[in-house]
Amino acid sequence: MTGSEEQLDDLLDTLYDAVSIGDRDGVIEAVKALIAANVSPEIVLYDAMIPAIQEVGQQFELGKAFVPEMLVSARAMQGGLDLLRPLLAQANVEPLAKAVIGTVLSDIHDIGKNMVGMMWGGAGFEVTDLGVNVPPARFVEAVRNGAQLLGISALLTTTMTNIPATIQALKDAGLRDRVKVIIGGAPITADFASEVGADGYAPDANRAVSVAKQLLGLT
Ligand code: B1M
Repeated sequence: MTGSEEQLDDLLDTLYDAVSIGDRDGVIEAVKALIAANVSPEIVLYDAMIPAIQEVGQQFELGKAFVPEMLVSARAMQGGLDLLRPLLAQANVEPLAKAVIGTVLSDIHDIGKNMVGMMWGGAGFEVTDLGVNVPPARFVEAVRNGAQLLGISALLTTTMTNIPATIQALKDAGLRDRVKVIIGGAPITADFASEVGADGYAPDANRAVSVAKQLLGLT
């Protein structure tokens, strides 16, 4: 391994540790250093930040970390995502399609949803983010306003069951055929997506881009 490769590995390790312990300033500093070293946002995300927040989740499951620890790690991670967002955004390009994304009703997890929104933006979609705990009526309104792609994220087994209500609300409003619905989030599977009548499922933010393009006939 060359000296500069070792330095990059050290920076990625530092970033992993900073997310794990919820050190927002440490995350920001490490992400800035990685950007300055021309490391791709995907490597920063997938080789350091995501494994670190997943480790926090495992500690929570084992009873070794609690909600406050998850919260500070999530805030720290968000600090890093804010720096990566502009690198993934495409400027001055005619949008491929209008996309809307949100976290399902009763669910406040937003890191994965934010990443999908960032990747869609980077791929050339015009993205409106409805935030978290989004009731079906707000998704419906966004589709009425012209969204061709609708992304719903759910992180809890208790909230993924709110997805069908959103799809039903689109049907009730006569808008179901106007939009492609993609769902995702840790407890979601391809089988669940087809059971609830979504058009697509993506296991991660990268694949959310390819699935979206495929569904909209853009590939
Ligand atoms: Co929560 N939480 N949490 N939490 N939390 C989980 C999800 C959990 C798995 C932890 C655990 O037990 N191991 C567990 C759920 C168990 C279950 O339902 N099976 C859990 C729980 C239980 C809870 C509470 C109920 C805890 C409590 O209060 N007792 C509570 C619920 C609050 C609520 O929503 N009503 C709660 C609260 C929180 C915090 C607020 C403290 C915080 C969230 C802060 C925030 O998001 N701003 C939090 C966190 C941070 C987590 C963990 C640790 C990390 C989640 C995360 O951001 N992961 C999580 C454990 C874990 O994930 N291992 C956990 C990183 C992110 C990049 O991954 O979101 O999966 P993810 O997104 C991926 C893919 O899933 C996919 O792409 C992303 C990246 O490639 N994807 C999509 C996501 N959305 C997509 C949409 C798509 C396509 C792909 O298309 C539209």
